[in-house]
Amino acid sequence: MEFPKNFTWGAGASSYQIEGAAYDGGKGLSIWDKFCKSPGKIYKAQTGDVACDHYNRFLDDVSLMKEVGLKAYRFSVSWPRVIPNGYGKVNEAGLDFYDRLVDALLAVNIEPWITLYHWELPWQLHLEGGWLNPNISDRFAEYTSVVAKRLSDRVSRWITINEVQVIVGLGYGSGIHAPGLKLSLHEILQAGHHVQLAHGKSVQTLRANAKRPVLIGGAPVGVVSRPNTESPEDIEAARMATFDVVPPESTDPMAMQNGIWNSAWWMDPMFKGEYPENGLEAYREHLPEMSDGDLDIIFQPLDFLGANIYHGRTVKADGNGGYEILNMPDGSPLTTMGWDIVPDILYWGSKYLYERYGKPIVVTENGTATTDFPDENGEVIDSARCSYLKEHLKGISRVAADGVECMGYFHWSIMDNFEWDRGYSQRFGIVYVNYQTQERILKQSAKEYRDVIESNGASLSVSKACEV
Ligand code: IFM
Repeated sequence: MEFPKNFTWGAGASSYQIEGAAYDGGKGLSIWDKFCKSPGKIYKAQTGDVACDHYNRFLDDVSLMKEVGLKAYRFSVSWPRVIPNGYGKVNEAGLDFYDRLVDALLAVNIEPWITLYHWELPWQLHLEGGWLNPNISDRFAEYTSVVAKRLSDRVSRWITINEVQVIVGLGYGSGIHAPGLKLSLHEILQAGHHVQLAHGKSVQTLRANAKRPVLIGGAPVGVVSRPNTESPEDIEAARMATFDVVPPESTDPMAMQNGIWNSAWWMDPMFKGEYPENGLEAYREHLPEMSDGDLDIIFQPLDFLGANIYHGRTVKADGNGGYEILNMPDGSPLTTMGWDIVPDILYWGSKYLYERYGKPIVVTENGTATTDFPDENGEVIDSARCSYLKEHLKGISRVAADGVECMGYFHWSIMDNFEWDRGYSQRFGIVYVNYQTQERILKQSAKEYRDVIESNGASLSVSKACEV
């Protein structure tokens, strides 16, 4: 197993999912603070009010990251913690928190990778129309400049916005995420267009304010397909499926939400400066309003493509120049989220995205939820995650050997955390969190990941079952 020299081995988490301290330190309210209090929205009415209490325990958490051997840690900044209303007055205590976190990471040689938006829209901005308000992109640029001015003397890796598809698909389409809206496809796409503009202005702002050379990327969720066989026809069919944009089957909110899960509509503007033809056709009756020059703003030079890839569809050529999506065989492995486990998706996903956009790939998220609990010895033996991690990493090694530029891998997640509408029912961490005591336990996967990191991937060649 070979990985590029200087490959970035990391893990990630997001502010609302781990920080807690939802009402402390001058933080403003976000759409998630409000949504979690709405009856029936979240599994067992759980909230991120306390979560992993990372806000108060970040020094211990950084020590754990060091113990795992991480070279980099990807975290998000909470917009309302830094600017409580989303614009205007800055909360210095909020900025101080991230300042201290960055210093703590750098002190142990872990490189901070900042994501500016991981879904915590300030509540006040939501009241003013949220992502549907055309001026939100300017608000986001102002917020970017506040964070950049404070942290870019030490932070050189930046991601603007995480998973635009989820922000608008689940937040404005199906309503299962905050702010819980069920809007028309036109409005979903309009909100999405504003997210794209926010991304573009944020990149401009970062470049203008950075105090040291920066590398910037976006992190849409990579909705990718893999070929059923490695015949040229199946490989082409999976490529076609990966970048297809399918019109929604009906105006039912769930169909609308399903209709936006693709890569091309969301990635082409950012990485190619245009909306794809097939998307303009599929959404022709629902297109967002846009002004001349919007695409120039959205299409900023980027240094990498952040791909969040968890699972994928299997596709074969249909014999007529099209593709057919196959059902997984009965009994195929699933995560506790119900997602298919198809390890070569990192190979195919990275390959297709690199071919189309020509940007170095950073896998900004990849991981699995499993049922983890301490055994009688107090250890957490998460064999399924060990296999998931190692088998997926092999896909990166393979694609790098094909010539795809691979910059790094961030396992999702560093620790168990609040999984949005699923609350604490899903454990994604390589560190186990006891939410009653806030005790952390390094899971077996954390130890095996440490071996992988230490050997720059060489330990993956030694095929061994999860050590028990
Ligand atoms: O936990 C989420 C994360 O916030 C965004 N990407 C997917 C993860 C797993 O669902």
